[in-house]
Amino acid sequence: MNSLPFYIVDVFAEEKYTGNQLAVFRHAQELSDETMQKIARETNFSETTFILSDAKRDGGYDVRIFTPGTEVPFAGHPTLGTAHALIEAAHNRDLKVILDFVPGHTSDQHPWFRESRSSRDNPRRDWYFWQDPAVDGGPPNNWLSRFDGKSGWTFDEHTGQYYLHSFLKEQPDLNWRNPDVRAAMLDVLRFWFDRGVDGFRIDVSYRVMKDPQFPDNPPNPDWHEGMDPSLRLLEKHNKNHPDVHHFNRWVRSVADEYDRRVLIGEINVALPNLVQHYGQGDELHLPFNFRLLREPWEPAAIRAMVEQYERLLPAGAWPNYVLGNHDIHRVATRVGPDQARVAMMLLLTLRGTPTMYYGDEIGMEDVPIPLDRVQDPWELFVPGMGLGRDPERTPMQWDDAPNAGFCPAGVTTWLPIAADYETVNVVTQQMQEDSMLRFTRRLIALRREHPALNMGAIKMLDAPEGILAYVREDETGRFLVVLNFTGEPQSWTLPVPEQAVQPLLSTHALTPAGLEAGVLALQPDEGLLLAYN
Ligand code: TEU
Repeated sequence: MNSLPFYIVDVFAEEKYTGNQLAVFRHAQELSDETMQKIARETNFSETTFILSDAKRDGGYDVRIFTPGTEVPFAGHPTLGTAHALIEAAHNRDLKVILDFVPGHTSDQHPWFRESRSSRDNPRRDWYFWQDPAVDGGPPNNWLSRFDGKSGWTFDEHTGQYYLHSFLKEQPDLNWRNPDVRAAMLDVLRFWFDRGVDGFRIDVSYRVMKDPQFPDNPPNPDWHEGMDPSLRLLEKHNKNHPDVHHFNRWVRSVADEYDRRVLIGEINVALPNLVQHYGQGDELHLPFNFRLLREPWEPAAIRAMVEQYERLLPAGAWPNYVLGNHDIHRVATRVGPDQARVAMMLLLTLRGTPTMYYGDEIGMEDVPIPLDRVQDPWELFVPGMGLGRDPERTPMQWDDAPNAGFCPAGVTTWLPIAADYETVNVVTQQMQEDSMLRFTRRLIALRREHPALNMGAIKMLDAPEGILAYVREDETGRFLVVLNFTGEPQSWTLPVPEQAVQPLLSTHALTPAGLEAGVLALQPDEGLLLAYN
């Protein structure tokens, strides 16, 4: 396993277009540059959904077609040929393509579900979870839907039973305990591997296997009014079931039929549980580590998390860190725009595959969404609690043209374009030597140039409060990273001789200042990368 950055592209175009999600990780030094834009234009991928839904109740996570054919599946949609064009264009530029695989549910418009709901004795009935009503006629148990906190079961008049949906009622859950479901879904992976995709990000992989007895979930003692309503029960029996490790091994055995393919699991659990998803090297290559999205933005908390993770990782397991994605407010908004570069330096100098979300490399922030433009069902069902995910899903800001160069002028984009696009965009930042984009590229270039920064060991150092400091090293080199998490200047008498360190890169200055009398002076919100002999 190497450690090239992953870059998540979340594409939402015109209203009539379906958004798709596609992670691309790059061998290239540059990010979000004209190459990405060219690929987008060449293959028209902003108008494409490879794993298809035209229903789009949940941003495309309501899949109607897993394996498109050569026919145009829905009006206005491109065909499999477009997918080929994208994969080829990316591979020609030494980029890898990772698709999002949604194993847990389909759209209720998927032909499988249409058949399943048609009668109790349909051969596909058991492909989904159908249960009789409880004695009072209500749902079979108390499991909740993640998006509205109401029952996770919807009654089907026609056949007199309830079906389970962990998310929207338009997203019925698939029953992976049925061997035919398993075979069909594993064939979806093969379909795309055969067409050259380099791996999958597996949507909520830890929810796929549920307790087959459907016991009630216990109440969450920490829940109180005003919190996300779906959290009032602990999801004890409908996710994280021990059988998820079977699922991991099923998908892994398919990936192992091919050369050099990667499986990434979307798994939101504490680290001791997370690392179990590596298995004995026979489960997922990279269970996503989302801790940077959740920890308080404080050196002590980040240090403790990194140390715990490093301690828990099984032998041979390669770590990873996620700084942003389409489900969480943008990093520049979470930690504040002043800390955005510190966060980027952290992500790109930790030991592990870094995942960044499109636009974070130019410092895009959450965009306020007017009520009449809200798309995310979560916000529609539970308004005003900040649960909606539209603010972080607005179009990529390519240049200062109308619609930020994301799509032609005059088109109404799926979500509004940020007000700051005329200055916060790729083309403008390419021209500014001290831009966030150029800074991010320099970090990636250093990471590529120095194996110690990429694959080397990590050791956290004791530093004054407000500073996070660590060393990355291997037999080829040694580096020191010092991050000021505060808006105040900081100074630190380095625990090493002054002549041993050489500043390489600062979040602030193009030429970072040297040390004076062994004291490292950090500006507010400054991060420094130093070579250390
Ligand atoms: O999200 C999984 C999930 O569990 C979400 O409820 C997550 O906890 C939430 O978005 C806060 O981070 C995945 C996809 O990433 C998300 O976009 C989909 O809506 C969801 O699955 C259903 O497919």
